[in-house]
Amino acid sequence: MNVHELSSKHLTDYVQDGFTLVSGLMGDSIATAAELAMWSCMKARPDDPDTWPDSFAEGVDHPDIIACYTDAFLQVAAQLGGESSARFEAPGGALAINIFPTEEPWQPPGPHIDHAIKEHGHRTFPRPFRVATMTFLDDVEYHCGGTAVWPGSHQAIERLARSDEERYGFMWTLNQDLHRAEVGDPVILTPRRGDVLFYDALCAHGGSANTGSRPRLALNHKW
Ligand SMILES: O=C(O)CCC(=O)C(=O)O
Ligand SMILES: [Fe+2]
Repeated sequence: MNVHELSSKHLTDYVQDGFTLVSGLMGDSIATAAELAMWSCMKARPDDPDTWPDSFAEGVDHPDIIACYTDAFLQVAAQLGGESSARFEAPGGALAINIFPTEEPWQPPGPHIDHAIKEHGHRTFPRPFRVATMTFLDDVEYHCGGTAVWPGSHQAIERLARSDEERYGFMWTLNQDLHRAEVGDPVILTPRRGDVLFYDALCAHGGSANTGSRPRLALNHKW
């Protein structure tokens, strides 16, 4: 099996920005089948908004959803997660994070880092996970639920964490003080169906409102 060749642009973007959006890790038929499976997991029909839930953020393990984690995907996850030429294992399930349309005007979201729930007690160092991924199951137009990501925030947040390792020993204490990290302005992604956002454990990001007419359907998984 050949290792999926990630372009050097993706690698440098990931190092400099703390995230990169990668296309072509799964065929369109795989992403389309996963989208259909997502609708079936939600017990809702795409053409009938009356059947849509208000929110849907839960684990899903439909085989057509797991099929998104192709060899190419797993190899890129390993490369960006710092284990080049290894291959991460396919997950048994993934977290669906679907964002339903709102009629409210679009507002920029605030930043957070993951694994920052106090009760979960994740430590900041060593990093609580090697790489996180968001897999988008349909095209996302501007302001229609594309994830907000703060370029370079992983470095600013690491500097903050290193400035007081005792105070910021836990992800939740660090997350509370992100305003002190001066992370600047976010980029609002407009991914296409099947695109995968890879992001670093200290990359500031946020879910953003969907002012479109269709739900934003996506999967989150971390290694
Ligand atoms: O839905 C998104 O675009 C991001 C969600 C997120 O960051 C989270 O649930 O931790
Ligand atoms: Fe998050």
